[in-house]
Amino acid sequence: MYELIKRDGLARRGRLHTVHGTIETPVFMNVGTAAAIKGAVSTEDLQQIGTQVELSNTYHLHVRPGDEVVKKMGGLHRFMVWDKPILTDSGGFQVFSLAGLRRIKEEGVYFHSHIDGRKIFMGPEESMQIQSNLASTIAMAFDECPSSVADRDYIERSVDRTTRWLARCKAEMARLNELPETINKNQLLFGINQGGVYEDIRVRHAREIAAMDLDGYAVGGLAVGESHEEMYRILDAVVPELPEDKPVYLMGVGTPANILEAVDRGVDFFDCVYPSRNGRHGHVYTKQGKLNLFNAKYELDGRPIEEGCRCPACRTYSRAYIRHLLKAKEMLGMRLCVLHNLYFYNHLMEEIREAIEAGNYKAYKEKTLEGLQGK
Ligand code: PRF
Ligand code: ZN
Repeated sequence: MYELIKRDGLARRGRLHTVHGTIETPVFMNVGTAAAIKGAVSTEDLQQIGTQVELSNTYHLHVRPGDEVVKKMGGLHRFMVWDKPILTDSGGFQVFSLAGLRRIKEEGVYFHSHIDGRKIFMGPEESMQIQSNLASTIAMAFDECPSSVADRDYIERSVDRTTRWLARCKAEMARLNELPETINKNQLLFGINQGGVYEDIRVRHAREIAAMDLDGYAVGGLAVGESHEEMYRILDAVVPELPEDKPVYLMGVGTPANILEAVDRGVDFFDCVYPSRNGRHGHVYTKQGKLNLFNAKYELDGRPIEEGCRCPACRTYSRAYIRHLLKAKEMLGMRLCVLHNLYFYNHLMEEIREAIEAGNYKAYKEKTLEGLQGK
């Protein structure tokens, strides 16, 4: 159940109540694709850096270790020892971005595993069954995320198929949630809006899925190569079409600036690999922009990554030491950068929530954007 606490312009401060606890929104979900946050980050670390929701992928866990294994181990929560909410992405996007040869049919997608090349079929029912075995808090609908260069005609046919897939996801989820052997019988289902950069297709699709009474709504198919301005234009058109009493999730987005802009357009949920991926490469976020810790100017820099940051890296170590670890290819270097970056994102969301509550989101956004562009 989504509870809207406060509005500031289009920005929303809310709460999603789930069987695994309450999610304070706007929220950033920390990406652990294969039930692991890359960079040697443990679930204990996640608690420390303020993670509210962990995100994993249906496709990856189906291929390895197998969703049946996870089910036998009591579901993803028990398997990875994380008792807070987990969102699983449906496999739709990963099949399109990772798998090699694939064929898309009405029934679903035929493709080859990126691990061992074996043939796999995944359709809406399979995706729901896998997510039910994983027993995540929130399951995502099985969608097609068309290529950013797909033409209008293709997008139109793809979106209609995604709508038919959504109806099948909903029916299958309802069936699975009734089965005695289902681990999480309260699993939530979010639908996904598609339509490329075509506002009219996006809006038509948003209205169709809004009428299907889902637990939440995602905007997919963005951050796939279009400009930031195009992404904001689509959000301006789509978000007002989605039900007010349901959370809105912008999939795979993005930079701190993208998040600040999307919150201002009514988005509540985010996820992105940037903080962990950048951290693994020694790129760390600060309120004054990103730093590359490989840079020689940090060789004798005794300051923490960010002055005043309460993360495990900044509370203890200097830029100079972390730079040394990175250059020596010591795992700890990468780990500390990832911890700092995830803390930075989670902390940014906390500030965003406070600014909305205080009713000064616009001013907060402008001030923070100014700083971020400083470097
Ligand atoms: N669909 C799904 N997952 C996604 C996307 C999508 O369109 C995106 C697009 N940025 C990220 N993750 N199912
Ligand atoms: Zn820090």
